[in-house]
Amino acid sequence: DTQSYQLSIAGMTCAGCVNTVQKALNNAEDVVSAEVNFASHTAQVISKGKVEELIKAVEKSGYQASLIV
Ligand code: 9UX
Repeated sequence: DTQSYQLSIAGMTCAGCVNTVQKALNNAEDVVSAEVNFASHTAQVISKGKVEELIKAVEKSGYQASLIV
């Protein structure tokens, strides 16, 4: 089923980084939508998949992510 995840994103230093992470998440498998907030260093993701896939996608793009529970 579809789940909402809030991630903490580390390593973003500018708005370009935000775009990179947001694109990576939106292109990840099972993702319905992803929005990255630079000020709070968080991402709000709606996904039909597992959070591990989201974290992997962020890491592949050069940043770090952890689930906020
Ligand atoms: Mo901006 Mo972020 O030039 O790596 S994209 S620092």
